[in-house]
Amino acid sequence: MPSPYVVKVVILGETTVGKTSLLKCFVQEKPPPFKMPVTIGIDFKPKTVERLVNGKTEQVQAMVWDTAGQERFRALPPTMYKPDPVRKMDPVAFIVCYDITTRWTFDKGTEVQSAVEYWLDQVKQHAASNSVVCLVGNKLDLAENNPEDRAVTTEEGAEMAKKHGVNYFFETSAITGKNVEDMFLKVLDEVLDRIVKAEDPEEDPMPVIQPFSFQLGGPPSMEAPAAGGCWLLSWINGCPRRNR
Ligand SMILES: Nc1nc2c(ncn2[C@@H]2O[C@H](COP(=O)(O)OP(=O)(O)OP(=O)(O)O)[C@@H](O)[C@H]2O)c(=O)[nH]1
Ligand SMILES: [Mg+2]
Repeated sequence: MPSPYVVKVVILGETTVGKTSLLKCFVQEKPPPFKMPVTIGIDFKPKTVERLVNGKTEQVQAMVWDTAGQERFRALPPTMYKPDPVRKMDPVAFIVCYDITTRWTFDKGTEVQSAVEYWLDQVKQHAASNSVVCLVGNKLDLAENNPEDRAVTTEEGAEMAKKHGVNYFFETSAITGKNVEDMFLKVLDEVLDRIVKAEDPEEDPMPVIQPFSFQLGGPPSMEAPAAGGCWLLSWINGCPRRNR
């Protein structure tokens, strides 16, 4: 029987930040090979995970979309930001990545919009208001091996996440796998939670579909990392939802 829960996850970010590696690390559950071909166009991989949904263990299918970060592939088709047509009210999850050892993948300077802000802005422009957004600083292993390799501090990443009201912020390594599964599962659980709430007749439906805005129920709380630079911005309240 097909899974009743299908979650679309789209990975965005500049070239070489490790989008394909993160996908492979999560889907194949092992570190990807060190030499990874540059992504051309768009690709996706499914992965079924067991999650607790509304108190019941369910097989949830994550459909993870990998995009190309090279400048010439930047204009993604608008459908990429939208849910599957059959599940058109379901939230979509966006994982916006940068490389913590390569400054330009995070911040291109003050005169132009930073790399990360470009992608967050694309999500804001094209995605639905109930989207779940996660900011990810990847290549944590390099910074852990040699702190001098770090070009973006954890605090700067957390500040960027806070500034744009994104739901979660993680630092990951697609090579060691550190925080990768946690990050994907956190994002999936948030989407599932919103699906369940939207289906609950007790919950107030939101009649008006609003343009995407990172609305906060209040300032996100920043919890110190449990281990190794993974910060979590929790924002569960205040997300505009739609009636299904
Ligand atoms: N040390 C380290 N290297 C990584 C990590 N993630 C990716 N890489 C390496 O970075 C390079 C680029 O990784 P990709 O996954 O192809 O990057 P991408 O974001 O998919 O790049 P595009 O397809 O061009 O958009 C590869 O050589 C990877 O092995 C990581 O967490 N740590
Ligand atoms: Mg790629």
